[in-house]
Amino acid sequence: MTYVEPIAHQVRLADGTIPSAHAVQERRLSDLRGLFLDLEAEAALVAHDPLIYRVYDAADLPKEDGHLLFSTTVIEPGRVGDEYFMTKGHFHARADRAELYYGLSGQGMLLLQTPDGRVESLPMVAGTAAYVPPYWGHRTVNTGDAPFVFLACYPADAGYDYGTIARDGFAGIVVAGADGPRVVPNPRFRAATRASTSA
Ligand code: S6P
Ligand code: ZN
Repeated sequence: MTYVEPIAHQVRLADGTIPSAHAVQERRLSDLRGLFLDLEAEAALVAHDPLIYRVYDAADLPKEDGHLLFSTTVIEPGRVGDEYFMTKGHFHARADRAELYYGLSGQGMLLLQTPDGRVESLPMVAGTAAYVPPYWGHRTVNTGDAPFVFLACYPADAGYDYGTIARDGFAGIVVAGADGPRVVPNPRFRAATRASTSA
């Protein structure tokens, strides 16, 4: 038996960064092209290609059953049209793998979706522990004026299925309303799938 060594990483609560992160992924608007509803607003903003979020992957652990991975996500404040900056969103490639999110700063929303298109939303602030059950796709949204930061912990063999949401979209989107953020149906949800099945 070879033992993986225990490790500890410091998460800077001031900004959500993990200075000792094994990898940092940066997602700009161009990486999320086509995911926001307002394509005109997206086209206008993409010229400047703003940073939408960064993911700090703490450790390079075996991507095997039994291990856990952990990371922080820092979503910048901002909007594309009425829609708040958000993550790409994914199902897990091993769809039965669950996940735990813990809010560290700012305010946001965790959007969840079943494969048949039922949406749930959970508001998140510092201190919120939110559970992503098996089979639910998930996306996070920054609904505040400051960066929204959370820690994620998930099975190391969960993997990513980005394709389903890239193709179908998310059934609900989060938009700014007169009384604050609102989750509304996405009129483009499964538009591509509908078009190809009705052709
Ligand atoms: C991984 C976990 C998070 C996200 C991160 C970015 O299972 O859910 O670490 O990867 O919040 O979101 P996305 O949708 O771009 O991977
Ligand atoms: Zn996940």
